[in-house]
Amino acid sequence: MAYETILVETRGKVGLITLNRPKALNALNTEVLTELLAAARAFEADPRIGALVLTGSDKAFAAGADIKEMQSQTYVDMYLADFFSGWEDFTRLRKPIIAAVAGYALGGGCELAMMCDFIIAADTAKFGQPEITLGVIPGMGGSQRLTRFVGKSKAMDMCLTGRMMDAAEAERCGLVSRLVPAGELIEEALKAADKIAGFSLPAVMMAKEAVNRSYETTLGEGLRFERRLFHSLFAFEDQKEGMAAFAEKRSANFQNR
Ligand code: CO8
Repeated sequence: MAYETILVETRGKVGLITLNRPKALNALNTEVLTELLAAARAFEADPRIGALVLTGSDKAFAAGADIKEMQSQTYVDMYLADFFSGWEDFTRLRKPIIAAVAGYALGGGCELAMMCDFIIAADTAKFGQPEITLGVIPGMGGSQRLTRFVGKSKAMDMCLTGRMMDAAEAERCGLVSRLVPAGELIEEALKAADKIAGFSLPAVMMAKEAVNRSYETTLGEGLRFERRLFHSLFAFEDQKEGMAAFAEKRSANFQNR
């Protein structure tokens, strides 16, 4: 399928999606949302793919939702279209997706990175929720996810002042999982995704589901949910293979990957 705003490649067992609106610093408009969802769903349906990487350019992962698209919208337009609610579908993807962030990840760009399963950042990355400077507030999860990632004080600081956080600060406060030199960003993200794609896919998907559940429920319910998923993995041949491989001191050859 031909896309206008993204580039899509397959690298072995990994699906790589690159946001590609360089003239608008990868600002997220309705077309980007539609294309990104279509590409991600195609990878979800492709049994050869075990993990995804989402990236942008050296200058910008994404500089936010497209301000020019939103500028003239009325409340009625926004409400009737349930504007940008489609991004919730992105969070329902079941295969893991890593955000590889260089340059600006602002507003919706920061929120999109946080919708991924984890963020690997280049040392050039800059995160922020500058919506307050536009007379609005985050609308794709920034006030909720950023608070869970970095805690109330820092999230308030980001959302109320609109200031940017550099990559070192983002790593220190837990927004990003790994910080790498800019030149190694894609290689590092692909390597991590390839490693994940080599594991048993049902186990990988259940690990993702279990960690995500921790954001939605109480500790007790989350622990019971995790235990049930754990039990269910004993229905897969991959559990037998993984544990046999450990006992026999060899690498595992999982069926479902
Ligand atoms: N939307 C549209 N166009 C953009 C955006 C954007 N978010 N960001 C940059 N661009 C465009 C610029 O207008 C410019 O286009 P042109 O050349 O036609 O004038 C081009 O990209 C290059 O940008 P700059 O010339 O500004 O580049 P600089 O290097 O000088 O500055 C910055 C880079 C600092 C990133 C600057 O572009 C900037 O501040 N951008 C806006 C950042 C921002 O405010 N983002 C938040 C947007 S609001 C949002 O994301 C809300 C999400 C929730 C929506 C949910 C609805 C329910």
